[in-house]
Amino acid sequence: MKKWVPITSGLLAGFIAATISFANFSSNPKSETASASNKSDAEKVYVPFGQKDDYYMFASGGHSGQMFIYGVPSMRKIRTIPVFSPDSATGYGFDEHSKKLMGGYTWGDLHHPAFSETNGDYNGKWMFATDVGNSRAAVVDLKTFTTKDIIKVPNTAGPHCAAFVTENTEYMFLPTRFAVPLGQKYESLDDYSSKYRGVMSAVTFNEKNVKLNIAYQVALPPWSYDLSDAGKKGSKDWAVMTTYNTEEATTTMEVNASQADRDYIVLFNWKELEKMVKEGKYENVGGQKMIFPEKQKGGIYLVPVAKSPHGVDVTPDGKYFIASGKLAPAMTVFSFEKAFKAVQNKDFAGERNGIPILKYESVMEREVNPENALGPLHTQFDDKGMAYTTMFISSEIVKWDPKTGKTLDRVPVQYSPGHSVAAEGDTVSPDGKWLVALNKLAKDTYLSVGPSHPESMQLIDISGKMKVIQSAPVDPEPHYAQMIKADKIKTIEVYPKDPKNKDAVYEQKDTKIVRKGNEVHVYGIAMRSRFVFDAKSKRPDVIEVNQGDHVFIHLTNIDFDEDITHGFAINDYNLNMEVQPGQTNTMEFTADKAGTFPLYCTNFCSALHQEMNGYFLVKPKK
Ligand code: RUQ
Ligand code: CUA
Repeated sequence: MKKWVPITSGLLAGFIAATISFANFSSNPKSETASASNKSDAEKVYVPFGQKDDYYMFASGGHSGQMFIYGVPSMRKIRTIPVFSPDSATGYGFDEHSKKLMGGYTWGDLHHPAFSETNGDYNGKWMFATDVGNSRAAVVDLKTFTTKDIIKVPNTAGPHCAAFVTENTEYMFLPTRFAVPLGQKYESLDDYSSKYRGVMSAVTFNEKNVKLNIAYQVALPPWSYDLSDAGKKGSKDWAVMTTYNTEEATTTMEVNASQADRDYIVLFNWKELEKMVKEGKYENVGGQKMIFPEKQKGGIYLVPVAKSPHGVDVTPDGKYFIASGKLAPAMTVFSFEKAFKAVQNKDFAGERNGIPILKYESVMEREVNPENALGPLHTQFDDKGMAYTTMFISSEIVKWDPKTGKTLDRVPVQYSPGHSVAAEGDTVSPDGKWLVALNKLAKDTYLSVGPSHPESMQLIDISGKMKVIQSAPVDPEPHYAQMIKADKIKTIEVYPKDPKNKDAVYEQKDTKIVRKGNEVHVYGIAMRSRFVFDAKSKRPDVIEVNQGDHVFIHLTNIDFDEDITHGFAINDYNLNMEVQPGQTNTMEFTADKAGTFPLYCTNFCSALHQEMNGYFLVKPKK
């Protein structure tokens, strides 16, 4: 392996600062923006009233814990889906179901959205995501654009490298950024190398009951796992992930995790891991089936790679995986076929933590080093198999050919792109139409909002010579996004009646308030433009309880009309939820405050929306 011109971490900060300010002056954002006012470019992104965008883009909302939906090419934001954090607008995290999903957490760090796949193509049914902040995984239903299940992933800390799914959504693998002792028990950092682990979890999704489940875990060495990708076609049983801090540094990572000249890509065969689990080759750790690679051998290999790689991406044909250098100014193309041969021939260069290391020369296809391109992070593809790599430090997208290594085109972006996303650009059949650079810094791009700015997404036409033609702020933070053809997503217009749902009432006459001890269950409806909690009552829109009662308000929206959503809030009780057309939702709380509290609809629903209110009366304890 070549020794890279060392961009050691000591130098890195200054280097990044210098190159960013260099980018500031060297590329002129004004002229780039001006080019977008060119009439034919403007027409390309203009989606006239009455027409719709060709693509949905699902962007990670980072530490907002949410996911943002944009239309492409207009770059108009359509929706926010709350996933890992509560949302006052929709009542997500307030109603009973979503409160349970949140598991008591009030924030999340959502990275890397991943669509469900069939034969390596997005199937438009589900969207997965992980929470680096509190180690969770979630699934969003694309019929309703709502979060349906969240699981806490034990034994792990920070599943940053996920989510990515296998070709037929058999698994979503969650390797982690942080190594911790199994079970996150206390262990001295002096025992880091022996007691800490970087655990990867294999998560399955059951479409029928809409539940995520941990199938097994692997206790990998105590390194940081960075980005990952699943194989495709001929490599579909395999997956790859990058590592850093194979130095096993426990402090001042910035310097100490970049000492060694090389780190590794972990290459694993999930079919073999699955087999091990079937054969009982695992140990039980906190209720999880844990594979220890030093004891249960096979299925996992290390491929040496230039120090501290960040992204790793599998080409659409499934033949190569491309590691991006981060600290080395190069992309390395590895061949799956060569790797399979090396595995077969036991072409090893020793092992670490019981995991065989494949010989670099035996697996490497080519090193690609576009002139002056610095800080390669992530790669997307077009319909011809060409690669588009983000250059964080030199603030540009470089188009190149994985088969020859030749640089084909490059375009400056503002500034410091992390990921980019091409139309279906990580599937087996990318569309080759649009690419969006997901930039970490917007600087002077938008109207100023003070010292902190939103991040920026720049739309690039890649049908010919790359050209930036539109941009949109995203706040925060586009760790990754995926772009899917709009017609693949089939949403429902209203929630259908559910006769099996015991909480639902669909007729005014069936509404009632039932008391069981100190538990009060309200079976009510919301309709234009009133609440009915008990049709037989003198005041059907009033709920009266005693202080200390445990209250369940089951509310069904019986307006089976697209877009007629009602809200339900109780003034000064810090409660709000939403019922979408046909939907039943439950709010559960203790009426601990005595007094008179107006309740009202929070979502403007009709000319008489303002009249859609009532009272929540709480009789004080004697
Ligand atoms: S990582 S900017 Cu969170 Cu996707 Cu590379
Ligand atoms: Cu219902 Cu406003």
